[in-house]
Amino acid sequence: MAQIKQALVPDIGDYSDVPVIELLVQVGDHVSKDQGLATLESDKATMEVPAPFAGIVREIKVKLGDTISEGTVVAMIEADDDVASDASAAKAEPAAAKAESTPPKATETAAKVEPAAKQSSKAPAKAEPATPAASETRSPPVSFDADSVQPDKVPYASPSVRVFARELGVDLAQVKGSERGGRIGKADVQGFVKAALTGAGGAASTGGGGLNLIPWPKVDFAKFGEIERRPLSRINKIAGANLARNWAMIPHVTQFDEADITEMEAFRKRLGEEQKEVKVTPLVFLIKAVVAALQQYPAFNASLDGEELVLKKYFNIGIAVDTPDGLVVPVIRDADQKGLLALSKELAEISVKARDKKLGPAEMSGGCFSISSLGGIGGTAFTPIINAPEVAILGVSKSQTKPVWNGKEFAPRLMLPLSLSYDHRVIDGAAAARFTTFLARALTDLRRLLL
Ligand code: CAO
Repeated sequence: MAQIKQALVPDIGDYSDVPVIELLVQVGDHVSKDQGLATLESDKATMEVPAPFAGIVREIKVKLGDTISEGTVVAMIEADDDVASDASAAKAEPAAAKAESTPPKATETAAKVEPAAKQSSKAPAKAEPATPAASETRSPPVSFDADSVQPDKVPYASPSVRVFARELGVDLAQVKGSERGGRIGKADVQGFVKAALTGAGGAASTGGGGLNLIPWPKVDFAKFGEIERRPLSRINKIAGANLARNWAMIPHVTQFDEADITEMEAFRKRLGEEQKEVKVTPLVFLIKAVVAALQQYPAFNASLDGEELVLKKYFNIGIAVDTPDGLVVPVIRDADQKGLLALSKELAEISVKARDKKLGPAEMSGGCFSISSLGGIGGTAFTPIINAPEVAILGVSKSQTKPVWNGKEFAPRLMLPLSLSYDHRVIDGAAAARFTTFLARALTDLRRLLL
């Protein structure tokens, strides 16, 4: 009779607490032995956890963003009858039988986890009874790029190829795979980039290629003085690829404005004195005002999808958080349903989580509109880059007391600089000016948020 057994993370060398960046199977999938169950990505390598035996996935025990080590149970698999009952198969695969309780060692598992880059080029140590149907109809993996999670449309490529594509900012959905079963190889990604740079082939259809750019300057910096080379962090690489794509593909315009927040600040200070439970910063007032503005101007709470605009009826606000490893954008969900204190508490929690690298992909997805606040640091204005597929982002700089003409005299008022970048394909200049005007008025007189 078929047995349900544990599929464990095998020996992964010196690695431990490695984040799960992809789940390659779903409950109900049939997997063949050594088929990838999940992809792990450390700072140095990407690796797949292989199924120790063939069978049907009955339960997945990890989720995206979990950090796991050797011995962690990844899934419960109902072993194929022939594996469980066929003595010769069982003998051939001792790891399958032992997996239930013992973390397999490299010698016990047929498939020691290898960095994916190596794995793809390595000839299998032992001939597998090829089951093309199983390997070619494998379940689509879930992409790590939180905003592009489309489990039904994820292209078929190895983790190393996916990482490679991500680093180059290539959308694999646009790349045609030339390997067996339509699998996308590194050469396919390289060919795609080459075609994009020369303005040929699929470039035009992606809308992102055909820029006809001259090559990046190659400079021997050491010739001019002492240098030090530092590898980019994983966050730097992922954020950089996204920022470059968004900057290149979205026609950005930035609208500047100022809000008189004198009364708002007085109220915020009172709130701070009345309760010490949470620190209330200007940012939570901005979140509330932004939600009101999104409700008033729905085109800002939208995404472009081909020739359609997707208007969202929920209000999830992304907050850019600066961490030692780079920029991340956790999302506060249903901000319309939360008060200032609840938002302050959540903001404090996500900032700590972001800085401790504890944010899971789910906490960084589903945003409608982002706010990037540099107000605690300084500056008078900046031009934030839109966090695609959102269509606008609000930059906030440091408030300053300024003399403001009130019709009779100059009065000292605390002014907050606002910088709204928007996608000009979706939003025109007049709408953007209306949006920032609305925002400024709401911040000046918070009673407007009740309207
Ligand atoms: N004007 C003046 N002072 C401001 C302000 C503003 N617009 N916004 C915040 N402050 C003050 C706060 O009140 C706080 O003052 P006190 O300590 O005296 O009370 C201080 O600045 C620090 O605030 P904070 O930064 O800790 O908190 P926040 O809620 O404003 O922001 C967070 C939280 C996570 C968004 C922020 O810490 C952060 O990471 N900002 C950087 C975002 C970023 O890098 N954006 C760039 C993206 S493009 O590369």
